[in-house]
Amino acid sequence: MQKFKDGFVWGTAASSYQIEGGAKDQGRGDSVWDMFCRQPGLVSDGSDGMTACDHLNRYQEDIDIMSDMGIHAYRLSVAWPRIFPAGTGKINQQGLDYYDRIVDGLLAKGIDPWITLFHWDFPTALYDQGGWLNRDSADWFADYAELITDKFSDRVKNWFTLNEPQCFLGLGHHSAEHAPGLKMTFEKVLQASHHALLAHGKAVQAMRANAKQTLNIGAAPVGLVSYPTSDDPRLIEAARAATFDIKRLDCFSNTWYADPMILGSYPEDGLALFEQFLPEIRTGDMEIINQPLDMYAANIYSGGALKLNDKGEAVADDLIGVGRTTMDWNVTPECLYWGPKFLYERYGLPIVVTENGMANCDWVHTNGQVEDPGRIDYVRRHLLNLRQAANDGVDVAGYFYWSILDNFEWAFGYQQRFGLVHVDFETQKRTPKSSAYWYRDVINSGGDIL
Ligand code: GCO
Repeated sequence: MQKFKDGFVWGTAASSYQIEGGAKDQGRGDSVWDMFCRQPGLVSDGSDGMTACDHLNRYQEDIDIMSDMGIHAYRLSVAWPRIFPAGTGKINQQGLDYYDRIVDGLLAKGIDPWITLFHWDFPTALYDQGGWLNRDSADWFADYAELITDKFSDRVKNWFTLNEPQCFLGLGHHSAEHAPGLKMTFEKVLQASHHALLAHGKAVQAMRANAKQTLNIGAAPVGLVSYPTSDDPRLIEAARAATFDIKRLDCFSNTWYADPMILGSYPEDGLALFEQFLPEIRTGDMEIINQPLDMYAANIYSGGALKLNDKGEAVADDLIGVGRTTMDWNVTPECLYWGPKFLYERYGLPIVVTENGMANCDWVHTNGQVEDPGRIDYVRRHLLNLRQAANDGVDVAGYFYWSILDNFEWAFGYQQRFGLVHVDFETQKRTPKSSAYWYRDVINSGGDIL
């Protein structure tokens, strides 16, 4: 089969803090990312999300661009402090109105909004009360999820709870590279992680209870992938094992998050390795975390390669000379074959690639165009692998390119451009890159022209 299946969702994605700007506008409260950016030296170019892509004011232009591209679905996130400026309690009606305009604007153009509830802009007011270390964070988040579902689930069917817990816990609370910029003990990191998992479970319960239609709900973790560089069965087995094992005292695994959510328990190897650091797990917690989900969303950009050495053992392949993006990430398209395949085998849920894309050194050329053949090739290779996975029996439901716009790339500020659309951050002028036109043609062909 050359095309993806009927109903395959062709999308693109962004998140609130990275594009909206207006951090103090329309009643929005402070988030930990505002707090983080105010501290000199933490964001490499000294920038912040105060203006970003000014999507708060320019959303209609951005929706029109997506419409011209024939995008089926747009994955956006809601900024929690835009809805609850203090995290809980008083609701900011202007925030709800803003997302109403976006949801309705998308639907008017035939684009399906897919909502992520939490893409890292945690309310500072709740951080001041302990943030994710406070067990009440699960209820704060569930209350927020309940309100958003109540307001938008009449029109929005597809939802994600937490985006990349590995990053907001690992980078945010362990290595201090992301907001809130903490270097907590591993024990505390695992406690915060447990509360985030509880937040996911309670949110799913609240969402289902308040939904105006049957919802599709998932989480959107990082998809960490090890893949084999040949089809030697020993290597495939080693890659599968490496994709799911826990070998280090950090947050970067699939299973510490996905196993509790989907299988109902923490993975045995993690429990053994983390034995001295385990969180307080109260009776009933695992049942709350383990809510039925409708899809496995995975953010996959790159993978780790394994090869067989002379003794027939699987070892890391350093991929000397392989292509790299400006993030310095290896270009390893096989990750979009093996990642979805392994995740589907283990968790049995339809796979949605909720993020895949690359940063590139794009600029507007003298002819007014932004030519990005490297990005076209990156996406093409990854989609060919994804299509092969689908042909080999993996239930692949959709693909969302990260990102529609060049935007605020967290600790890298505006120096990394992931967009299909170039943004001039001085003028806010949008210029669709050649990849945007190419992606439009791919969508039109159902993936046939890859
Ligand atoms: C995420 C990602 C995005 C990044 C992208 C490129 O968590 O979903 O961090 O927000 O911009 O992955 O790094």
